[in-house]
Amino acid sequence: MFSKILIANRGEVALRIIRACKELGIKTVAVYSQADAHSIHVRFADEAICIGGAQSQSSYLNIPSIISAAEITDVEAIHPGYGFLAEDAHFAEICASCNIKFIGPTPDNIRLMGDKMTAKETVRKAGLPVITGSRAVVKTKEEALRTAKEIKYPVIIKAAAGGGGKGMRVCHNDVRLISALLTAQSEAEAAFGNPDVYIEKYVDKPRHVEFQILGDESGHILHLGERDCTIQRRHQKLIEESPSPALDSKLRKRMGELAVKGAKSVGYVNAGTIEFLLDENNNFYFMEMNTRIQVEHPVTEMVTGIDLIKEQLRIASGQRLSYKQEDIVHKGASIECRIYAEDPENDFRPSPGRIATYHIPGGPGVRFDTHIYSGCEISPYYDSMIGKLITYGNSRLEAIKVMQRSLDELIIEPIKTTIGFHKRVLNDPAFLRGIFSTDFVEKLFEKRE
Ligand code: MV4
Repeated sequence: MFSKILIANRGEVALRIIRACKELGIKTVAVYSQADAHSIHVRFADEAICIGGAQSQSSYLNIPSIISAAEITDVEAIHPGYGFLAEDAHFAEICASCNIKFIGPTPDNIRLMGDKMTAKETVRKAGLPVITGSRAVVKTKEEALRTAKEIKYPVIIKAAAGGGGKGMRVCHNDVRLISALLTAQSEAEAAFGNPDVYIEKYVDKPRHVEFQILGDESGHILHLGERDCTIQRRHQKLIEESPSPALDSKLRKRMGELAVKGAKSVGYVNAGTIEFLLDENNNFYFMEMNTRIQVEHPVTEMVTGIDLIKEQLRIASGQRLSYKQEDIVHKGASIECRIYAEDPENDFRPSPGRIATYHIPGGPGVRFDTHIYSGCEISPYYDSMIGKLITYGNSRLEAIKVMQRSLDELIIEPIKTTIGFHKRVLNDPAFLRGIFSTDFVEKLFEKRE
């Protein structure tokens, strides 16, 4: 195992990684921006180095600064967390060339899955179901019209370098398709430096169901079951849970086996996630693979008892997975509510500022992963997620009950947060029944108006 690593991240995930390292006896080096000098990850790491200004570009995305910090402190490895440099194949390559282990997938894994069309084509050849559409980049309006005629409207235009919903356009007719093609291409160019787009049949009112994958460096790959992340707003996830209320054991087994097959087809190493869209008739399709640990990983940890960050560290240090697929036991149910410093009454506008009063929920089945403390300042420079409230119960209903009372116990003042929004969702009949699709949040807001 490593003796010392650097954490190239901030916030709750930096703290999450420090916790895993402490339990494994690994020394930690925190890096921080000038805006984060008083952050908890700086305080709890064994060493800390300031790597630049408040803007992410000059600090958490500043590769030369991070590599210098790693060399000065003589670490063996870097954990990128999620966001920032976690899915930057170039950064993973630079780490390797500096003899620093990147705690994550290989640069090739990241690059291949980062190209959404190549990813789709690769897993399709491995036998995974994919949504019908263009098999190559759509360059001209003639190509777009031909594809739409073949697969029929509605269709969706997606950026090849995109993912996470950025730069997508739904079209219902030829006129819209032609104008959307141009805007999608220029949006893709502006956002990703690559104008390539492709077209798919649009699936209406789907669910988002994703499978957690672990692969070791000896080629053993298994899955740790699914997370349902259907409750989102503008591609920002708000609530995740495991197991998915939409799957039965037969469907879960089939999807899990195919997720493993997809990961095997690219020789996947470390933690990753295969995303599926599930339609109203329980047809499912591969969407994309996320080549990082995800924000919502705790719900998987709660139902499997496996610490995913420790597994990432073990895998990166060359250890083999110590269990087989049959050994993974799923028990109970877990839900995560993401707490954002945002105002749900005001289009979820960020609400940075100082937290004066703060009370953490507790009791059986409660976990709160956060970097906030009384008196801390929520900076406007970074993502507005300030914590994740995670609950566990023997059944979905129990996990919901624990969540409801935990949300009542959670006090974060005076900034605006999503706590009240979550209370509403947790009382919604459709949510309680477990029957909902990606338009859930929109409908929830319509109901009150
Ligand atoms: C789709 C889709 C419908 N049809 N693709 C959004 C995120 C990205 N991973 C893929 N996304 C979608 N792709 C086809 N062919 C609908 C979405 C989508 C969505 C997916 C999962 C969860 C929430 C969503 C919200 C809007 C759109």
